[in-house]
Amino acid sequence: MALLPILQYPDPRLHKVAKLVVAVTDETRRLIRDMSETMYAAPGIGLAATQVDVHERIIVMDISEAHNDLKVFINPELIEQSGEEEGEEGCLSVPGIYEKVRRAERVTVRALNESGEPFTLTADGLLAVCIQHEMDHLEGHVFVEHLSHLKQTRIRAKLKKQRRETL
Ligand code: GNR
Ligand code: NI
Repeated sequence: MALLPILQYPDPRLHKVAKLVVAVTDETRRLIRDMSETMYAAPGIGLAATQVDVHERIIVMDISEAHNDLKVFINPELIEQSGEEEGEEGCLSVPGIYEKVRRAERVTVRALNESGEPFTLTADGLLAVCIQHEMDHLEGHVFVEHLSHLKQTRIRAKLKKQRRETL
């Protein structure tokens, strides 16, 4: 059981581009276990390895209320996307900030599971939003980068103030 520290925006390490996983090993599975525990404890519905300062293409996700539907994506690729939808997003690396972001409504992703086997999943709704949000993290992008520069500046100021007050 290990809870990993989550990088907080605007940490520059959140902008690193994650590398492909070359082999899914026991070490990969240990990281996935720690990432899942960290996500459930936070609590959050998704977590990208980038957020725990591991720059490999690994995502865990569980949008179920009962926390019994863990999805693992290794080396995910978006192979299809369609439609457009605006939904409210939050991020464990940007605590307390919720803003609307425009994304594809429906996505098909191909990835490897934790046994290293390929699978394909088509998603819409919250799962589709979360997949796109997490894949952004692997590219070094945080959801606030979809907002105007003015909003980004205000968010950074708000986070600074929040952190001053919790110290
Ligand atoms: O826990 C999370 N909730 C969430 C809500 C709406 C859109 C995206 C997300 S992902 C977020 C966890 C997180 O930061 N993942 O990177
Ligand atoms: Ni996030």
